[in-house]
Amino acid sequence: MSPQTTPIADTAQDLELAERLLAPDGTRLSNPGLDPFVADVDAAQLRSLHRDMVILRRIDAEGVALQRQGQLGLWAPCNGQEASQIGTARAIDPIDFVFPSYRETGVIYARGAQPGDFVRVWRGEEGAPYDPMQMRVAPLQIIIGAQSLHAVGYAMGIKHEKAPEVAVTYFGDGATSQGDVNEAMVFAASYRAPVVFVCQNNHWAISEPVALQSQYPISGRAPGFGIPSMRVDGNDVLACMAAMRWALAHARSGKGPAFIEAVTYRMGPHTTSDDPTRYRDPAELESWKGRDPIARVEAFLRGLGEIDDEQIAAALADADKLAREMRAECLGMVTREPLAVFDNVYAEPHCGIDRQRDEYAAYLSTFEEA
Ligand SMILES: Cc1ncc(C[n+]2csc(CCOP(=O)(O)OP(=O)(O)O)c2C)c(N)n1
Ligand SMILES: [Mg+2]
Repeated sequence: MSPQTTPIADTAQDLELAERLLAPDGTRLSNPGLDPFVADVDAAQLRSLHRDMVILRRIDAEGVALQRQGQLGLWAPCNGQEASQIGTARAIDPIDFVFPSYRETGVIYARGAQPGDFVRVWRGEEGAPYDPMQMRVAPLQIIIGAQSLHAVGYAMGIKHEKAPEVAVTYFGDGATSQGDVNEAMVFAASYRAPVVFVCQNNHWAISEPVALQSQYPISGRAPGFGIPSMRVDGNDVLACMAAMRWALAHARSGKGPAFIEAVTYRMGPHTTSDDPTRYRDPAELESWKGRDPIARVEAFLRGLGEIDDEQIAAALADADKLAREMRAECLGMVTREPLAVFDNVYAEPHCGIDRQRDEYAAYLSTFEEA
């Protein structure tokens, strides 16, 4: 046998290597591997996926606007990633536990986040944006890739307790270069932990293009850890749902972890603190506009005669309503006094925290008017 010499670097980012059910123009493609996983998805369900994506895009736009108006410290936009988030998250069972990164606004929306939950943490009001146990979603993780280890640890617990749950973790393309994600995959495979890894390859890790750090498709790494994987078109909501159902069924059946690479694109900046025009070719952005995930499912539904202008207008109206509620919640939040940040760090009094509180109080007092 000759050594592998395929020029893989050239094909690593080739979208044609991804599984899909809907072409960018909304044509339904047959896919024997994925079709059985969405055989039950009827027009009503497709309309509801479309509606969720429309609402998510509106939540995202409101988050950016609130940040620009000084109401939030930061916002991490997810526009362009609606299908990869809604399609996968809508497949997750309520009993499962999700470990997201900071960009998964659509995932928390699909898990039942309330209007204020989208902004609380970005406004710096609380440590967690929602009740993690009630939503069965861990707090948004800022440390790149750390949540993958938390998910695997949780999944090992599920296995120990013989519970029917699955742990799901979301991370980005850049995170796959972190030790944490690789260590998580080793542990998951070794212990056959019921965990699904969802990598949203949005092509950028801040200003680093994915091509630089993945010379081979990211999904192709997982089998090297002993984890079956699928590379799916992340702008195809139906394919994302099918892929996720495959991965969840695999993990739930006791066969161990599964890995999904959803190939998508971050249409906006990394966060509201970033200017992508400094590092990104405008032609690249332009080319991805032709693969818009919402337009794709809308075109499919229109082709079936299963969505009309009135239904689209209703989805937009629902989105505006949620955005108004989100804004009202945000503006109504009562910011805690600064020293409250030291409360609830430990259950019992702690001399280290007491010292830090005193130091900070002394610092704050220097701003008091004489
Ligand atoms: C451990 C760690 N290193 C560096 C950072 C700074 N940082 C924040 S986001 C980011 C890029 C992450 O890219 P990716 O994993 O592709 O996720 P995306 O932001 O594209 O969703 C980096 C390096 C961090 N938050 N944590
Ligand atoms: Mg990325």
